[in-house]
Amino acid sequence: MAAGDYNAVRNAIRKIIPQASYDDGSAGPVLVRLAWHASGTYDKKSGTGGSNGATMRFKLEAEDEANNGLEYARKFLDPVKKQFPWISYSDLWTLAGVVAIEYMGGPDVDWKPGRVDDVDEQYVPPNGRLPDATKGEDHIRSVFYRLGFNDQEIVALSGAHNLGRCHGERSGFEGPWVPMPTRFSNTYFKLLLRSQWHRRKNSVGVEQYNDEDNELMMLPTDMALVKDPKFKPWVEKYANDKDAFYKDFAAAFGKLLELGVVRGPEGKAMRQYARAKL
Ligand code: ZEM
Repeated sequence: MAAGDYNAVRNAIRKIIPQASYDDGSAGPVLVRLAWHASGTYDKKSGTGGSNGATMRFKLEAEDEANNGLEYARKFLDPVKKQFPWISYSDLWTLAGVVAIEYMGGPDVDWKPGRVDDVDEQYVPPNGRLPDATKGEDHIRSVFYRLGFNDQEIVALSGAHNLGRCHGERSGFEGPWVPMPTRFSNTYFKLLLRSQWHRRKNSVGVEQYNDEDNELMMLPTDMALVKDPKFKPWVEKYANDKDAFYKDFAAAFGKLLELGVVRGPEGKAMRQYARAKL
């Protein structure tokens, strides 16, 4: 296969998304989370972190508690990397998020190649840059403003919780947000507004919000989106206007995957460029 044939890589990613014996039969949600966590370490002030470098291959970042379970996503992609050794892990992880969103019925997201994998640990960002689900709106803002997002983009990105589930042994939280966690939709926003959520301790003793039947869940950070007077209008908008959500999600997710990626003249992302900007 010719180097640079990203459509061939996209097809190979589509083939590994159905995983009969994993979760809800799909690797899609955990691939989306891998792309997000690879990118969400960015810090706009120092220019450090972000998807370039694929620094989650290194122990410090792989073992950040926030990344528990993402080894599944990385393993699902191993055969694709073997088939296309010329693609960098940093491009593969971000592209897999894009392909997974599209595969699950979500919007097309702009994606550009050119990320270069780091060869050593020198640029691994410190642990603790990803959001903590036990916290509230101030914490959410401090993390996402550090990434360069505004309130509208924060709510749009949070709509990714239409996908997948929480795993007690990974995060301490349990359950899916929506009844069909492998279809992209705006159901998460509708449920945030319409369901009665009660706070309870789950089976591992962690406080979360559940619906009447304890089948669906919300994190404390999810509930902050309807408590906060600036976030809530965006939740209402996306609950009522699916097209607006898809459009805004695609823009914000595309922006997320580009954080910290500074490309040189040939399109290759380079550490020298990132540092020159500091
Ligand atoms: Zn999530 N997320 N996330 N998220 N996330 C989980 C799962 C998934 C937060 C969070 O703590 C958690 C964004 C924002 C935020 C996905 C995508 C995106 C889980 C469950 C937690 C605890 C992990 C587990 O147990 O396996 C917090 C606090 C967030 C912001 C305040 C953004 C932004 C995302 C993408 C754009 C996805 C797809 C999942 C489901 C993963 C899976 O394995 O099913």
